[in-house]
Parts: sequence; C-alpha cells; structure tokens
Amino acid sequence: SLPADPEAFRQRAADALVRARERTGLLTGCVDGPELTAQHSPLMSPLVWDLAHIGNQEEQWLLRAVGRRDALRPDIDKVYDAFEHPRAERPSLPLLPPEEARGYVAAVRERALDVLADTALDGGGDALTESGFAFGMIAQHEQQHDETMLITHQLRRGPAALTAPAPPPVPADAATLPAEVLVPGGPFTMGTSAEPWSLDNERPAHERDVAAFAIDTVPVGNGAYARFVEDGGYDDPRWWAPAGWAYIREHRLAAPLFWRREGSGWLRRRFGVVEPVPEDEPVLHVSWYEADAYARWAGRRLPTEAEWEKAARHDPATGRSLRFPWGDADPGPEHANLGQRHLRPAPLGSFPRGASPLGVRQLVGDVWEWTASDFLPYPGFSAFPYREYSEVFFGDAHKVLRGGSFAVDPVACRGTFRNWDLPVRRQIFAGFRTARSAPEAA
Ligand code: AVJ
Ligand code: FE
Repeated sequence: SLPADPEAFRQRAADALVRARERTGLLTGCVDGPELTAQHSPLMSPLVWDLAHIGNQEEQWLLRAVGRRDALRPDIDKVYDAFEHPRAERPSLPLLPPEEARGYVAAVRERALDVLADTALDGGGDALTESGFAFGMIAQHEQQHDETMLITHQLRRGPAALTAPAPPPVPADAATLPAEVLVPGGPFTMGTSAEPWSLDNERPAHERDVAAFAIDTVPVGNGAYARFVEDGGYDDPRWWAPAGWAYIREHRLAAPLFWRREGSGWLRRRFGVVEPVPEDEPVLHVSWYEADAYARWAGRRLPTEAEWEKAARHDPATGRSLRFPWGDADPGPEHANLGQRHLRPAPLGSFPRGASPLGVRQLVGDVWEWTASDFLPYPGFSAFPYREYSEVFFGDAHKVLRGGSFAVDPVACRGTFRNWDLPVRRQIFAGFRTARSAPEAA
C-alpha cells in the first residue's frame, strides 16, 4: 500500500531509480558496441539512443526543472528529443558513442540523487515534487524505455543475449476455470486522483456507468488463436475492420509476428531462440486489428477500456475501486508476471493470488491487453507536466492497451495505468482478452 508520509517517497524514489538503472545496464551491457549503435529494426531506435535519451530526460526534469541546476549537456537535447527525430532517422544522428553515453547517464544520475536528497517532498504547492512525483515519473520513463529496449532485443537477429527462468508452474485449478466472468452493471470509479505517481492521462478519478458484461477469465491463448488462423481467419474479410483487412492483405500477414509454420504446428522466435509455440500461453505480438478480428470470429468483441478497468478494479463487496485486481498492495511475484523476471508470459490461469474480486486472472502482467477504445482524455484532464507525454496522442489514431506485460516494471504498472499504440503495431508485448455484453438482470 501507499505510505502516508511524504518522506517515505524519498526511499521509494531512490529504490525505483536504482532498479531502473540495473535493468538499463543489463539491456545495454549484454551486447557489444556495434550492436548498441546498429538499428535492428526501422521501427526501433539504436539501443544507444534509448540509453542517452533516458539520461537526457532525467537531466531535463530532475537536474534542471527540480534541482534548478545548470545544464550539463544542453547541446544534445535536440538529438534525444523524440519529437524532433522519428525512430527511422535516429541511427544517422550524431549520437554519443556507447562509452560517452554511459558516462553521461552516470553523471546525470549522481547529480539526480543529490537533488533527491536535497528536495522537500511535502509539495509546498509544487505538484512536480509532491510525494516525489518527478522522481517517480523519471523512474517510470526509464522503465518504459527498458521495455522498448527489450522489444529491440526481441527484433534483433542472432544468438540470444538475454536469458531468464521460466514462470512458476500453472496452478491445479487452471484447467477448470470458467471461460468468462460476469461483471454486474452499474457505476464504478475509473482513473485516480490519489495515486501520487500516476501520470496525467490516468487522472482524475471519475464515475463511469458500465452496463453488465462478461469478460474472459484469462487472456486468449496461442492454441485458441491458432484455431482462428487454421480456420482461415486471415483469408476472410468478414472478421476484419476494413482498414485491418487492407493492412493484412498489403503486408501479407497470416499469423502473429515471430510465428512460423512447421509441419502441422507452429514455431516462434523468442529472444534469439526458436521453439514450439506453447498452446497454453497468452498470445503475443498481435496487432489491434488481429485482436479485433479474432474476437469477431469468436462471436465476441474486445472489452472497452472502462470495462477492462471495472473488471480489474471494482470490488462489488465495498463498491470501491482497488489499486490492483488483488487489492491495494504493491505487486509482488505472487500476484503477477512483471519486471522482466521471466522473458515470456505465464501459462493461462497462473497467479490465483493476483485475481480480481470477481475472479478474473492475469489482468496485470504477462501481456498488454488491447481494448476497443481510442486513447482519449478523461473528463477534467489537464496535461502535466508536459503536453508531449499524453495530450498530443489523444484522438482516434491510437488504441488503449491495459494491464502491462512481463516486460513492465511495477513502478510503471497500476490498475489505472494507460498505454496506447497504433492499431497496426505488432512488435510490442501485446495480446488481448474478449468480452460480450450481458443482458441486464430484470
Ligand atoms: C506510453 C509507452 C506509449 O514509449 O512511446 C517514453 C512512453 N513517453 N518516452 C512510448 C514514453 C516518452 C510511451 N508509451
Ligand atoms: Fe522517452
């Protein structure tokens, strides 16, 4: 749960910053210099761009804005501004070479920890420092780029550079879970005004009326998805949104990214290893268009964002919205597959202790879940601390994803956390679950 004392956030912030840097060190230390400066996919930045961008954001927010220090490297701000240069352009920029980038991020961090030690966290009217918000925001930013870098590792060709243990064994009741859970209709509290490190797009808390619906107990698995493929799902325009149909035809897509047919079954490439596709694992690397088409084929639909959040947070016993499906406790390894501990989703039905009050499992961790909804502001939204985090992305171009993947650190994961991406995106660690509207009780 959350500390009541603003001072307690100093230690939280220090821990979150240290944990993020350990992960960044691993992701940029497990390959050699040429691999750091190479572009492994036109969709991604060279890893060395992410590395110095992490440091540059930290310099701008923690050293300059919070610490009011003189700029360390104002000359590189433009190179590491994501809005100045699309990813495809980044390899040709005058990037800091790996050793300089490492030196830069370390120099920024040393000073940022001094600023953290010297800053009052009781706010005093400053929302940037209250409860250590800026420090939490920067730890989340670094962890978000650590997820981005993990995507780059997945796209990279060649032998595995990263390994991790398998997730825990699936519980005995996984095979006998009901296929769906009924969520009663009525209002619930969506979003948050209380979570100190929540980002602008999660705020403010507001009431939403959501009609009764049923939602899958677990995400859609590879086995179920393979049946859609084998049923000719990619050859039948009936299942597809028109733009999705045009896209899969143009790009000749016929299965999730990284899948390859082998005899009567499927293989996948996962972090440099080719292996059979496990039937009982949440499907991964599908676009919103594919998720939407699968749901229609199955006679169902994607949940709206409000339905997803109600399934994840609403406690019918109290009428309150919880921080996480399991309650208000911070995520532990017993609740969810987070933090790049396992470099894959856990089998369907895992983490009974992470279930929602109504019994929905694996809402948090494992795979980001596509929702039916466009990325839009909540009523009362106000951009903070910069418009480019969320506001410039609002509209009908991006679809919302919820719940976080195995690649997400707990600091960047909450029942209210919102992610978004284009409906064609497949390299992200995204899957989905389906839903259907339920008749209201008479
Ligand atoms: C919230 C994951 C869509 O990676 O583009 C990183 C997070 N914003 N740096 C992204 C982000 C600025 C963002 N997403
Ligand atoms: Fe960024």
